Amino acid sequence: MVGASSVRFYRDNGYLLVKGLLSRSEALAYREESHAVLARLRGTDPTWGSARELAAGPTELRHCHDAQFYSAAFARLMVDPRFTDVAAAVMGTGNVQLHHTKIFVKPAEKGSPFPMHQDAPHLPHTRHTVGAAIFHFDDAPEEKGCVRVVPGSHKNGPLPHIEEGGWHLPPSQWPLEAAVPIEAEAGDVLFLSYLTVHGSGVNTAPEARTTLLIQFRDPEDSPADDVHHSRGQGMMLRGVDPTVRTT
Ligand SMILES: O=C(O)CCC(=O)C(=O)O
Repeated sequence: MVGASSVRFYRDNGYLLVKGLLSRSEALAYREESHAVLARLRGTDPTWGSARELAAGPTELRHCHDAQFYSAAFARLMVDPRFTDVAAAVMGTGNVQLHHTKIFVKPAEKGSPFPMHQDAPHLPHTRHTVGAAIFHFDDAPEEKGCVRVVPGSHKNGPLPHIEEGGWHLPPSQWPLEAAVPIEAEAGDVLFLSYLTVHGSGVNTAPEARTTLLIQFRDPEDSPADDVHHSRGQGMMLRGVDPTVRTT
């Protein structure tokens, strides 16, 4: 559980890094699990077209949506109160509902960047409670392409994005380098409003960067558009769904 000052920090800045939410050994076990899932799936590279312009040479990204459908370890993590209590606290509700999950691996030395963006254009909602929790399964210093944020940017509300090459903000107005790097250690979890402008750099380090992102919402916040469905969307991670929606 986080205290009132952490909740206030999230409300003021649009993000909160919770140190050591998982122990280092738990995080490293999840790292193994993530890489094993990706090895079984052998998926395609999801690097955004717009990310290609941010890197000097070719980069790669490995990912998998709906991680909990491939390993029960992720299903356990999604309902872990160490996570769901913080998600509830930052939203100011007792109820936490799943939107989607995804594993990201930025391979060593050539891990793709993400241009600055809000998540909101991908999954617009009416009350803007949606947030992401990025679980770090290994250390993410700046040279590994850690997440970077623009503190307070969530207060601008949804911003117009460029759709081509992945919904992103104009790099000339929102340079990656101007954003605050949120360096993290294995076991740390970064909570982020879906309105907070964020991105990440290239992983130039000799080790991969491995994360799981869980996107969550208050069940009383409904989608503003019929987009971004995922397997298991709507599952309750904490509390109840007072709307008793059936779809
Ligand atoms: O994990 C990262 O480096 C950034 C991911 C991200 O920005 C996103 O999934 O929206």
